[in-house]
Amino acid sequence: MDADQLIAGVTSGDRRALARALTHVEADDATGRRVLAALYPRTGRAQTVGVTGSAGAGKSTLVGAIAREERTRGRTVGIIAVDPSSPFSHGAILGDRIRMQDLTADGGVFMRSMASRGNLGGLSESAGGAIDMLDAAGFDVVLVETVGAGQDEVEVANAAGTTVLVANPGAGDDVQSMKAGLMEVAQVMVVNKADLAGADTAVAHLRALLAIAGLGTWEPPILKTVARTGEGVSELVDAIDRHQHHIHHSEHAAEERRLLAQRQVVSLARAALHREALVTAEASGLLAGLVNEVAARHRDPRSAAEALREAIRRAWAAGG
Ligand SMILES: Nc1nc2c(ncn2[C@@H]2O[C@H](COP(=O)(O)OP(=O)(O)OP(=O)(O)O)[C@@H](O)[C@H]2O)c(=O)[nH]1
Ligand SMILES: [Mg+2]
Repeated sequence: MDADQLIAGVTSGDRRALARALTHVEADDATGRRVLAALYPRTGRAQTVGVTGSAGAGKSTLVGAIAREERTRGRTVGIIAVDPSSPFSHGAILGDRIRMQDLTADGGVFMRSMASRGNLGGLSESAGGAIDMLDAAGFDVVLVETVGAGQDEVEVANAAGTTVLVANPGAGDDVQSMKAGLMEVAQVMVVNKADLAGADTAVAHLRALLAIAGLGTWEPPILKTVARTGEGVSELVDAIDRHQHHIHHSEHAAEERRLLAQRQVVSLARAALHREALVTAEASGLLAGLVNEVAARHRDPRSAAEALREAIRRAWAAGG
């Protein structure tokens, strides 16, 4: 299928075309970019929701529970699971499949997992592109699960209208370590596994962190869920709806949309520049030499970084 056929297929609800188009997006190739650019004007209708948090927090279980709740509300759901590069993920992915079996049989649900390992285009670009693609394909809700709290996850979070941060009872340090990037981009906080002891302490902890982070025009609610049983999930979907209303229809909508667009553009440009700079640095062979000099303490890391930056600038100025 060429780009035009993919565009026509995706917009007419052809699942096979959608799957193929997503493969191009994942490869970040010319066809994928063309399809995305052509479909972008059709986006903005779906509720796009990122679900993030540390490994094992219950994100997949929660995504499944949210999807079921959305289905009972009559909405169609697209799900993107970003498969972490860790070897531990294999069992989890298998577990996800089993947990999601009822959903895979539902015609109103589309599921796709994306590998982060070996993803040349960069995880944030392809996940953001996949969100746009499912939005353009007409799903009412697009859910994307990412693991971790690194730059990649912040960038994936930036690609969704609403980001749900999933924490657990008794994981205070965990939340502490995620707060830097993710607290700022999370609009709904969830303490999942609220059937375990310490859920209220975790809620209080998040509330304290929020107070430090400072608020914009939206105050992130902090909810408790038991994803395994679905307890609290209806309230979670209500909270997501409220935030989506805030960004799409409230008096703050224009400002929120501009902020989201700014986060997306800056985030994508930062990721691309970062990657290209490293490619240039590695191609020049200079990086390896500087690393050796610093490791041997013949040179300090700051002057090495400065030398590298100069070399990258020269290579780019010369058209490299
Ligand atoms: N007690 C309890 N366990 C839960 C709950 N939600 C999920 N779990 C369990 O926690 C484990 C991890 O759940 P997942 O949904 O795979 O978590 P995840 O965050 O997607 O994990 P990764 O994708 O591997 O990072 C599984 O054994 C779930 O059954 C909950 O509300 N309460
Ligand atoms: Mg998972």
